[in-house]
Amino acid sequence: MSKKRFYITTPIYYPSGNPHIGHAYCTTLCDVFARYKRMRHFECYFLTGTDEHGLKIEKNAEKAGLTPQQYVDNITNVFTKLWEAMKISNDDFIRTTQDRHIKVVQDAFTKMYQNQDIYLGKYEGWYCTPCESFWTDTQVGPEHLCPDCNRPVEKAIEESYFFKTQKYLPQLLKWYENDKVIYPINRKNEMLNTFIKPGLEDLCVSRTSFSWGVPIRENTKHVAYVWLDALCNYLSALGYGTDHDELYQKFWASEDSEIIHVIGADITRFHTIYWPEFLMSLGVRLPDRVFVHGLLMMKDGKMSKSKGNVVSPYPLIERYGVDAIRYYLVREVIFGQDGQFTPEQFVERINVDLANNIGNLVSRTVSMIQKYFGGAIPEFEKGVNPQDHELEVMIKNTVDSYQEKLDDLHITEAFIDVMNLLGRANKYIEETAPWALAKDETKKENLKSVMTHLAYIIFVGSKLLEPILVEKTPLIFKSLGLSESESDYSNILNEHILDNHKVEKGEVLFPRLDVNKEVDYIKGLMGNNK
Ligand code: ME8
Repeated sequence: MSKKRFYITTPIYYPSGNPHIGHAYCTTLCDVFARYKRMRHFECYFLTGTDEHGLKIEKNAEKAGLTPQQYVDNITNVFTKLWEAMKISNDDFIRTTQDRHIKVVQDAFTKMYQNQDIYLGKYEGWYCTPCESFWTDTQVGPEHLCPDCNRPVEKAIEESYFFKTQKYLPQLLKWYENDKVIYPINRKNEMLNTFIKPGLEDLCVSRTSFSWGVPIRENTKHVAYVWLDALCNYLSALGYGTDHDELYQKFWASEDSEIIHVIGADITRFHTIYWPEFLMSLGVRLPDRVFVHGLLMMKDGKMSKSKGNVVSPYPLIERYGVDAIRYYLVREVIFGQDGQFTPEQFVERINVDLANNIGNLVSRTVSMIQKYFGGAIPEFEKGVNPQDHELEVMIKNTVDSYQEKLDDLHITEAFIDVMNLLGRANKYIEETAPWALAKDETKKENLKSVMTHLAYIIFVGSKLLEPILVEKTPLIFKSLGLSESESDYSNILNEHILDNHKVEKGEVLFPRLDVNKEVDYIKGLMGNNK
């Protein structure tokens, strides 16, 4: 059954230093999805935010000589600024230090405790502070390294509350039966093989060895484990459990809403084992989809300041425009797989896809319509040239497959189809040679048809790219003489939408880049990773 409303969330980021383009990856992809849904007149609520408690933040604050609250207050705007610069259209930004969130975490803990899903015990094991995760002796091995990030773990022995993970395991496995809920499916198998089959341990859900967290009402020596705290953001942002829970009712409780969490592969366990079990304990329905994306890596592995291979999004936005960065992030890495950032590929994508495939197509078409028809787009007619029918079918198929793929979060693949359509239009120009048709009086109808098909493909292609190219598509519509209401998605299959519209030459949409010069420039931004 197709849903009427959508709730899409990114992970909430730990506030820290300077974000790199890997940080922008997930939020940009979610933004494209949210904009796509809204473009199709669906309601879509899009959430992101910051995860501000825990030992890691407490230690960082201490190093900076600040209280944890001062530290997070100073640094959270790193992300709000980034989302502004990336043109992210989130509906809310949740901070886990906000009162609206703290109360929900405390209530959730109380409810789980009253359900007898939580008991008091003593934790003895290992803790990875950068990942904020607990590990057993076997998991950390003789070297005592975190299985996720490979950094040394610390011994932790303290009084803690535990969540009974076995209690909800049968229900969890039932949820796993639906292949749609965890995507890609190998992530689900990884959870089954690595954590569930070897025997799921009860999860430590409170800490007593430090204090920067949400205090537990039942026992004020304890603060909530930062992952229990953080995961609750998805509910607290919607007003869950308060007198103003309209958003919760609309976007979470209602079966008419599709709940989608998008996360990085490194945090799958928390979102596909513990989070659904917490929700079961709270008696709240489970998300419809947990979509696990890969990491954007550098040639020498993960982006990290210590390796000096970090690329900040800001100089890229400033030099190439935000649309180019958004497009690169969507197109370069198939959503759900790992990918690699290289300056060469970055420049190539802009040149081939944006400067040639779109920019050049728009500019050539507008010039030809001006030259051959005084700037007025002729009326659309089907099937005049031998290729026209094929193009008409391709347009319809592209729109259908785009919708189908985007609805299913196959975001990269959806845009590859759009690019293929635009590529086909460029080839159509070479095949029909409009400059030759223009010299032959008997070919007037053929020439008209070439121009109308090209203009219509430009409209369809740029409309479909609008969720990514937020700055440039309005300029393309303007070049085609379209008003805002005419460029609405409802007109996507209306071949006559451009009839008699006056084209207008606009600025160069995506200037062609000098490959060597720009590759050198980007390498310069990457410090020692040349
Ligand atoms: O994990 N490419 O926060 P976080 C793609 N606070 N994604 C990347 C990336 C890269 N190079 N580097 C990091 C946390 N990420 C928790 C989440 S949710 C209730 C709590 C992704 O700031 C990473 O995979 O360490 C994760 O999904 C997200 O950034 C936030 O990471």
